[in-house]
Parts: sequence; C-alpha cells; structure tokens
Amino acid sequence: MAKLSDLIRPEDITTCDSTQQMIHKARKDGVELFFDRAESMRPCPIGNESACCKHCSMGPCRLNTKDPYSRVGICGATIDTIVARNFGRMVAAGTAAHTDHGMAMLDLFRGVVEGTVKDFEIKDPIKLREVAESLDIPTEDRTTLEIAKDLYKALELTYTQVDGEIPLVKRVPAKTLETWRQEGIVPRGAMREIMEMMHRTAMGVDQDYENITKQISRTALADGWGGSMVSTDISDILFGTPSPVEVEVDMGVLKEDHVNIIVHGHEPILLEAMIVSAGSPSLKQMAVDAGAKGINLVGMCCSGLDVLSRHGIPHAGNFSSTEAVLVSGAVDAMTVDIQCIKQDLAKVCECYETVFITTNYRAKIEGAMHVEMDEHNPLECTDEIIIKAISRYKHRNKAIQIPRRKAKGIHGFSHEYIKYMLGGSFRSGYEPLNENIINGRIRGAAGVVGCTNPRSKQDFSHVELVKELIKNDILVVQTGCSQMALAKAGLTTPGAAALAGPGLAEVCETVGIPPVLGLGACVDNSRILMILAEMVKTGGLGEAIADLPVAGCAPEWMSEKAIAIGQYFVASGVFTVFGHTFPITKGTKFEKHLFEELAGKGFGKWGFASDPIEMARLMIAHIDRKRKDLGIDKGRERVLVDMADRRALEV
Ligand code: NFS
Ligand code: SF4
Repeated sequence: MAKLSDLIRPEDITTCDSTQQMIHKARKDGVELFFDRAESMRPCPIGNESACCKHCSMGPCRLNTKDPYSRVGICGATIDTIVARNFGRMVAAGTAAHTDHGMAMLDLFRGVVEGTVKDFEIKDPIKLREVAESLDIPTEDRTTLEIAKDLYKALELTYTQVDGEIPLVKRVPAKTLETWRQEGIVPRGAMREIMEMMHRTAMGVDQDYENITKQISRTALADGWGGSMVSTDISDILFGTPSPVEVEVDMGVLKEDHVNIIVHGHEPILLEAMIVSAGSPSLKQMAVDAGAKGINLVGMCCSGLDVLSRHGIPHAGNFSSTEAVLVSGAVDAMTVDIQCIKQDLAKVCECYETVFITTNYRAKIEGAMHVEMDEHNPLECTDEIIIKAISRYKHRNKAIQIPRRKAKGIHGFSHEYIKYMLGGSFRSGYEPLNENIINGRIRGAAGVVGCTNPRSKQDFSHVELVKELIKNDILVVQTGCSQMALAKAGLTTPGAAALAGPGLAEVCETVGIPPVLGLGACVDNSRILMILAEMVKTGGLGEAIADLPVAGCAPEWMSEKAIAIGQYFVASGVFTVFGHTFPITKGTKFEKHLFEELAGKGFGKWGFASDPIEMARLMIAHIDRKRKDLGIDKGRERVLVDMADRRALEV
C-alpha cells in the first residue's frame, strides 16, 4: 500500500527546488524524511486546540472542552494558569538554549584571556573596546588584555548576577528601561531568571497569569539583552565582526569531485576550527591522494550563517533541508554540535554512508560517532573529522545526485556595518535611516526571522512575506533559517531592489545595498535590538522602542527558542507576528493579555496570522499606526528626489 506521504507532492511541501529534488530521490531510495512523518503524525488536538498540564502526578490534566473555562485541573488550575505556565516554560527553555550557548562563548573567551586557549585570539580589538565602553569599562591607556579581563567579569554577570540589573541593560533606551523598571522586569542574571521561571511554573506556585507573564518577559529579556547579546559580542571579538561578503548558497555548493563536509549546529567554534583544519596542507594533500580535487566545507543552519557572514563559507540550506542534503549522496561527513539537530540525521546518514559526528559533550546522538571538541585543542577534533570524511570519499559507492541550484547574495550586515554604510566614514550613524523613515522614502523596518517547519510549506511564507514588505517600502533585516530562505530565492542581492517600492529602491540603489539585510544566526537577533536602540538614540522617531515604526515576524517557527525571541521583542516594544500556530489557547484571558493588553503598558504585543500576505498586512498596519502617532504619516506622500536630497544621502 502506498504510504500517505507518497501521495503528497514534494512541490506542496517545500518551495525549495533542491529540497524537492531530494525528496523525490529519497522516495525512490525508500528513505523516510521528517516531511513524511509530519504528514502521518497529526498534531495532538489537546495541545493544539486546548491545553494539557503535566506539572504533577495528580494529572496530567486535559482541558480539552469547547469552553476552556468550563473545567479546571485537579488542583484547580485554570486554563489561563495552565497556558501561561506552559508558555513560560517554553521561554525558559529557549532562553536556556541561547544563554548556555552564550556561556560556552564566554568559557572560550575566558580561556583566551587567561591564556589557556591558544588556538583562538582576540581578532577584533576595536569591537572589544566598543563593547567595554558601552559598559563603562575604562579603555584609555589600557592594553587589550587588561580591558578583556574586566569585560569578562562584566559579561559573566549576565549569567550570575543575583540582584539588581545586568550590565548590558545600559544599552536599552531610557524610556524602554523605565517601563521595565515600573513593571519590575529588568533582568538579573539568566541563571536566576530561568530558575525562577521554572520554580514559579511548578505545581502550586504562581497562579496568576499576569504575574507569570512578568517573569516570562524578565526571563526572555535575560536572553535578548543578555545571553544572546553576549554570544554575538564575544563571537565578534574572537572571530571578527561581520561585514558584507558575497556568498553562494543552496545545495549546488556541494562539489562532486571534492570531499564535502557539512557543519550544522550553533556554536561558531566548531566551524572556525574546521576552517583551520581544512586549510592544513597535509590534510589537503591527503584529500588529493584520495582522488579528490580538495576539501569543500559547507555550513547549514545557524553555525553556517555565522561563518557565511564572517568568512564567506558557502551555505547549503536551512533546518528543513538538513536531511534532504544527505540524500544527494555527496556529503562525506556531517558534523554537528548543539541545537536543531534532528535525531533522524543519524539514520539518513547511515542510508547514504555519510559519516555522522557529534562533537559536543552536551549533545550526543545514538548511532552517531562522537569526536569531542575541547576548546584547548580544537584541531584534534576537526582534523579527525576531515580524515574520516576523506576516507568516506575514497570509498564512495553511492550514486551521487547534486541539485544544481545555487544563488549568490550579499550577507554579513552587522549593526556596526549598517551604521557605517548608511553614513559613510565621515558621517557614520543612523541619521540617514531615520531621515529616510521620517521623509517617508522608507516606510519602516521589519525583522523577518526564525525557523522552517515541516507543518508549513518550507520557505514559502518567508519569501512571500518579505516580498510584500519590501514592495511596501519596508526595509527587511533577517537572521536564522529565514535569512537562508530569502538567500536561496535571490533576494539578498542589490538587484533585488527592483522588487522594492520606489522609495526603498531609491535608498538601496543610492547606498548600494539589498532591500533584505542578512544579520546572521538566531543569537544575532540581538543585533536587531541594537539597531532599534540606535534608531531611538538617533532621534526623531520617538523615545522608546515601542514608538518606532517597526515590526517583527517568525512565519514558520518551530523551536522554543523562537518563542523566547518573540517574547523579548514584545517586551522590548516590538509588535511581533508569529505564523502557522501559536502555543496558547484561543479565547483565553492570557491570549488577550499577550495580544492586546501588553501594548497598553508600553510593551509591544503579539500577533498571529497563517497567511504571509495577512502577516504583512498586520505589520504594515502597525507601522502606519506608529507613523501616525509620530506625526510623520504625511511623509508618505511621495516627494520627488532632487539633487540636493541625493547629495545628502551620499554624504
Ligand atoms: Ni533559530 Fe538556528 Fe533555524 Fe530555528 Fe533552529 S537553526 S537558532 S531555532 S530552525 S532559525
Ligand atoms: Fe493537574 Fe494541577 Fe497537577 Fe497541572 S499542576 S497536572 S493542572 S493537578
């Protein structure tokens, strides 16, 4: 009997042409992918339409009735308590993921500062000084190492501070910070916030959804303005702050006559070390001796985005393509560290005789080979991975079919670079962006970010949403798997300005940038927070982040990390739309709190839509409302640009 999945056309599952080709091949090869399981496993209706609590063994309690208020849990917990607690635990888990990743970066930084890690160094001392100055650490007449030691101590507080406010909140616009203080949600160290979130959501503790929401925001803020921001800053300091670079993406970056190694995961250290190993003359020679033309290092998911931004390493695709790429038979080794790594990669690798290697003690997978990375001797691990890949190349005996598609684009827009490119070296700053928003050439800015999900057609909503936004003169910034969706679709090139509205197109053409700016991995959403803070600081667009004509969206999200990110944007003042599904129960007071009431307290709020055009409509309506509140809605009446304007733009 034909499997259900055989009846569903790959074209209906994904708009990624390469992934479609690989699904066809996988079906021929009899290999099951997660797309197939997503078809055969319907979402559990209790969790999907109502709520379930399993926080104690009097339950699990299901509140799956039409009227969510007609029942309570055995302990009496109401639907609002249950959904708020479940939501809070998602935020705790997402925050833990980002902050633990940031903690690993901090461990590495400490090793470099103390001299115990010798293979990495401070590559960007300018960024080190800037970060130190932003935290009021003295830099004048001090050596890089002296500053680095103080900086380490300050950043450690992001995790360990038991009371007061973490140092990074110095970057938050004053009025936004004031709102947090009034609500009592300025974050302490992430360890404290996550611990308190878990405690308060345990059986019989916090049972007031509004009070729970405060801790949800506080925890999420410890991620965005804490752990994620530390992760981005340390990565820049150790590996270099990204600046625009042209990169090839999509599965066509695999090379049949090379040893292909895919690095997938989240901590940049693995790929940084892989680059060093792949450049080693003896390993290159070993590859040639095995009959290959060379070693082809390729990234996927977020760690791929990190090295794509910094070194122009090609990228094969996003979350929904990590199994599909293996079906090509051309991947000699796939090596992973942490996060978003599907367990079935082990099985798919086995089908195609690809060597599958885990490298992090925190993330082992049954059936995978484990070669542990020690930051004190990272090359021992990465050399071994390359040797294993070469050996697989030598014994390749599977038919190889590499999708031919690849796209070139420009990536690597850090907030520092955006500042520089807008103003040039004489007038670097966000004034030109704010001015162009005020005069209406640019209507506003939007962050489109987040995962892909087999329950919605891969890449479709990302691409359609972004097209609609730029057509309406909204500048788009991107991170994560969303950035890869747009890169594959060819929208990260300056030529894509042709798809933008006339005002945005004009600005893009003058500055020479794409209308869609790729900022990097998901932790680099903290770069978006920095852009928002700069826009407020520059002036003319209100006093708080909540005043800005901006919006955010994760149209195909799947990870708990996405919920943590969404919540820190909402708590920072941004209207944030999620697509495909939302993990709460409709018609509850908690829903109203997240989707309406938070905005009245000076925060942003959540939005939801399933259709990308509807997402765009919600975001544009919000941006227009903010323009009206700022009194700049008249600017949208289009003014013709004269030479003086042009010169002003070009300064
Ligand atoms: Ni972000 Fe990166 Fe992708 Fe989603 Fe996963 S890779 S951290 S969570 S799936 S965007
Ligand atoms: Fe049920 Fe209350 Fe226990 Fe949750 S905490 S499982 S609602 S009894």
